[in-house]
Amino acid sequence: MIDPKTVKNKALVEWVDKVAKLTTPTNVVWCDGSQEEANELYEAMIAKKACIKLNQQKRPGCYYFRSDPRDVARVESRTFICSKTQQEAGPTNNWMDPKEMKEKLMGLFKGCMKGRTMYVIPFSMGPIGGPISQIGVEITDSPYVVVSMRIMARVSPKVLDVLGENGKFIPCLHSVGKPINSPEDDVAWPCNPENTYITHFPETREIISFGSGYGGNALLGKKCFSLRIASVMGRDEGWMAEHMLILGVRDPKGRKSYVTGAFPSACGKTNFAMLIAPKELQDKGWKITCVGDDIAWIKPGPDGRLYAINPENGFFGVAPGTSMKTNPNAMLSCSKNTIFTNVALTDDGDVWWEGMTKEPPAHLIDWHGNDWTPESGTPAAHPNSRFAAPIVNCPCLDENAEKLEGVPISAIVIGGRRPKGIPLVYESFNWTHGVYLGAMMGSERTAAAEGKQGELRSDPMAMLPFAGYNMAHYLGHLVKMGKGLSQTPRFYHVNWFRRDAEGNFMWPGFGANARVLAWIVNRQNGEAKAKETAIGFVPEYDDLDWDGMDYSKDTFNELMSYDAETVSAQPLKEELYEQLPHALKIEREALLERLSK
Ligand code: SAT
Ligand code: MN
Repeated sequence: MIDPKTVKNKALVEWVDKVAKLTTPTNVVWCDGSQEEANELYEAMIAKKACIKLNQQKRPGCYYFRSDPRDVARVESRTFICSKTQQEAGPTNNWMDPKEMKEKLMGLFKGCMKGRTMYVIPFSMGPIGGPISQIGVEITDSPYVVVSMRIMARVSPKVLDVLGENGKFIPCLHSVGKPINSPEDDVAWPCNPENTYITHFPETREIISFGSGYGGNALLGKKCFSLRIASVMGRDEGWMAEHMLILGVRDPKGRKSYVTGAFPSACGKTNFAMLIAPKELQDKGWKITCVGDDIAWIKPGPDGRLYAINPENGFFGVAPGTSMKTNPNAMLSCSKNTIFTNVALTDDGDVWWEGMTKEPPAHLIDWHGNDWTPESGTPAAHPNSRFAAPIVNCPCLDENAEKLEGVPISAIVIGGRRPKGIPLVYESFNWTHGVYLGAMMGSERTAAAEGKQGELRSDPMAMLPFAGYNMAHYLGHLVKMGKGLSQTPRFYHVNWFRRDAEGNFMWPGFGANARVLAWIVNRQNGEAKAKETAIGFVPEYDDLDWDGMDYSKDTFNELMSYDAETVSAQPLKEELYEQLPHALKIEREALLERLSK
């Protein structure tokens, strides 16, 4: 706990007072992010039956939560960009006039913390005091948010030291939206689904979230700050906030390269961020390390190269499908000091989810809190159940992950789930062509996105739900960012999800993706060949390292083939396409012309 009397930042103290007057909590606690503070909160939540302490022999420091079944994921339909004009928010964001939204929110926040404690959480996105890092302060009435934020961000009194008397911070206001008369009135997972609003005010750089306690709706440092508000800051200040993983690759000559990757949700982004190279490649000296699995803040350095930091301090990973086979690094990352939400509980106080083991346990308590057996016919864990694990737990954490100035970026990998017509990998001709490929990105729909599953969803740079301003302007900013660099990373469009005529995946994915990554890194070092095609540069069979993998040349050629119609598909809303920067429309014309030859 921080003594509020020691807080020197006047704007912060005034804001906290103003919010307390509006929301009328029982008391106000300034959080220091310490273990002792967390332990007290966990104990209080356990006493209220909001939380279960997991088997401490098996999962030391781990806790388990079940949400309200109506509050299980980000809600894009309730997420708003409240810029002055609708044109600023653009054709892909929900918009509401900032004054109107503020009025609505003030009504909702009036007395909304009655009977609860209001927590004030000073946090840094990125290493505290780093040149790319930013400071935020979240006010919340959810103790679950407090214990989650200290994993996902850097919560510490040191943040207030860096902030000083006049430093700027992003105010992040959150409430679960369930005032109570007395503690007995409370429920395990308070929320207010009828009145959920996740709102962003880009001009004044504020975040206000009401009604949901889950993930990105409530942990405001993540998507709300690090992507939506940060993308606006990046536009104004000449940097980029991207929905990208960051990984390091050491090659057999001992050289280190860093690669970022943008993939829509549910495309194996966390698996790629923690990829393990096949043994045969490792034996030659290849090693992959993780800097981040979700967000990258990228800035040109003094040498004219792009440098990236991971603003986060933990992984908020989807649990189902994660296993010692698919992602041992993620499994080990959540072996201790981790919060699990909406997974299933085993009889010995451990966690389980679909895909963790081949055989499900004979009995579980499912994410609803009901008895479950393999015959139940329902998923034991919610498909969007999550682990929040400290990044320091990651066995493959990169040695430079904490570097204040970030790591230099050599290549940008982009892609989605594309069952047909898109090859395993192709390289952009140049930066602008790469941004064009990013603009035309799409993926099959999954659980996190509302809509019909299986449908192709346009998702430019995997930023569709995360750009804090007009998507067309955002893409224009990306085009601009490629100018004047001393070394311009190339874009690589990958597709791990192609299917054959029978509907089977054509590429094994996982470790095999390291062979593609090795080619990418070799390309950047000028040491790998490629063939020029109408869509970009592509590897031929012999350009990939097949040591230890049986994959026929014929299948590879089929996997690398493209279908002109699919690669030139324009999935963007007409309204968005019309607003695109001219440079990207020219890219499209050039592509169509190359394809016609
Ligand atoms: O809930 S989060 O926004 O953190 C994760 C996601 O839905 O992409
Ligand atoms: Mn994400």
